[in-house]
Amino acid sequence: MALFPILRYPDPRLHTVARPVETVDDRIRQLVDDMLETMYAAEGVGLAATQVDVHERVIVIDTSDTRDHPLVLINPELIARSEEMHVGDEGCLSVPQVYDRVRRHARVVVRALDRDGQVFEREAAGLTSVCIQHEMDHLVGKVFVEYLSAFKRDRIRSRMLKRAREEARA
Ligand code: GNR
Ligand code: NI
Repeated sequence: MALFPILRYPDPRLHTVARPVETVDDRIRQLVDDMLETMYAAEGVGLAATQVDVHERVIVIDTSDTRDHPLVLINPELIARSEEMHVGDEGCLSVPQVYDRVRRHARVVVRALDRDGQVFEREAAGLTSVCIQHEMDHLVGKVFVEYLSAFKRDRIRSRMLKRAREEARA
């Protein structure tokens, strides 16, 4: 087991497009386990491989209150999206302490491979639906702040760079 460092916005590596996983082998299972450990340690509800500088289509999610219902999505694809939309506050482990409203599909159906390489489909609503969409954006190099106005995004970028400088000095 190992914890990964999490890339922070505006790190340009967060804009890398991940490639599909070819085979779900022990290397991928180790990646999944380390991502789960990292997500739980950071108290996030989801984590995309992009955020730990691994550019393969792997996501882990746990939106349960008990933090013991991991959802592993390898090579996820959305096969259905509700017309109904939902606006809710989002945060991101790569943009700590920033929360803002993002509009997403209220419900989605995702098809993916699990930790054993078996294909499955899952319908999600609420926070799990939001999280699936948020994590799938990471895999194509998109961070939620890109849905905000240029004004807000620039302010967030400056705040993050200032904080990184302060942390480097400390
Ligand atoms: O921990 C997280 N919380 C969260 C809250 C609302 C909407 C999306 C998220 S995902 C985030 C973890 C993260 O950054 N995943 O990429
Ligand atoms: Ni995120």
